[in-house]
Amino acid sequence: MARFVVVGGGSLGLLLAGKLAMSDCDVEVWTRSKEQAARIAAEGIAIGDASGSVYAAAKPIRAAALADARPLPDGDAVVLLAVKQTAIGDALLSALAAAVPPGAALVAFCNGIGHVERLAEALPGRDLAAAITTEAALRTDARTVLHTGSGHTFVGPATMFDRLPPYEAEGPGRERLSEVQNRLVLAGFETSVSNKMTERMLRKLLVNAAINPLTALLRVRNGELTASPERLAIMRALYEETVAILRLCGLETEEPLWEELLNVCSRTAMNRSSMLQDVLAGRKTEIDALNGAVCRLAERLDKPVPRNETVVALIRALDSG
Ligand code: KPL
Repeated sequence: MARFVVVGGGSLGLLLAGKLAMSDCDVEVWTRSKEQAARIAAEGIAIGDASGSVYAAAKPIRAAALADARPLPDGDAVVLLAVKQTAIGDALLSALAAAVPPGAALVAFCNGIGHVERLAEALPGRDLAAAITTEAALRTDARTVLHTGSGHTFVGPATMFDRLPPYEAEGPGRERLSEVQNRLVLAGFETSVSNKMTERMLRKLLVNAAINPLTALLRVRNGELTASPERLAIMRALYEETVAILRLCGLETEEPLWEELLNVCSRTAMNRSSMLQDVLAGRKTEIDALNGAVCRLAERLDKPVPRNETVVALIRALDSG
């Protein structure tokens, strides 16, 4: 059985690592801080449900700060990258280059686009895959996470968007993707292997580009975006501009995407989007990987995107404050 490593001690990282450990997977966690790693190593990861009651306290789990992580012995390992786009900088990339040997599979659970290109450049020879998940989780302390909503996870070849049409990164074969799928299913996550990850990544980008900046600017929960005709009209305008660009970049589905967006708002009505949480906590947001990425795609296509440009400028102004 391949060894799994979860990189990231945020809500998704703790959920993945905690549930994999509970299903007796050989799993290790690499966090940003030594303190968090020490707590997880000593006490394990506690998982609770949406009501806040903890139902499973996992056994101690091997954990280390990423900067201190012992290099994995061979390329059999599967690394699940559960970090924000804003964390993918030089420090993280060089730590991964030192600890993850060529041949290992690296599955990126990131919002937005642009990260696969950076991973491919910094980590040649690793098999890159992407995962898109609708699992919802909320971290309540360094070792406790609430599983606030069950969703679906797609894993498959990772797409790069630095050229159009987009293309696939060098990735794991079908057998390895199935191994990742099986492990996630055993851990309790509904998971499919997808051959349409470009589509999946772009659909998620569309949802995040429409919901995240508006919730952060208006300081409202996801469900409140649809609560008045004025808010709905702003979201519709941003959606229309974004979907038109993404349709020129590989988004082909016939499914009704506006309805899908409204559905996400109602399914996650009580959530604060990740961007609103970042703004409220004074952290840098993922705007460059979301609406910023839409603007870069539009520029390549020579299409104007004034609405995306405006939300990027407004969120950057918040970031800089
Ligand atoms: O992915 C999300 C995020 O907040 O980043 C959504 C789907 C908007 C749920 O909150």
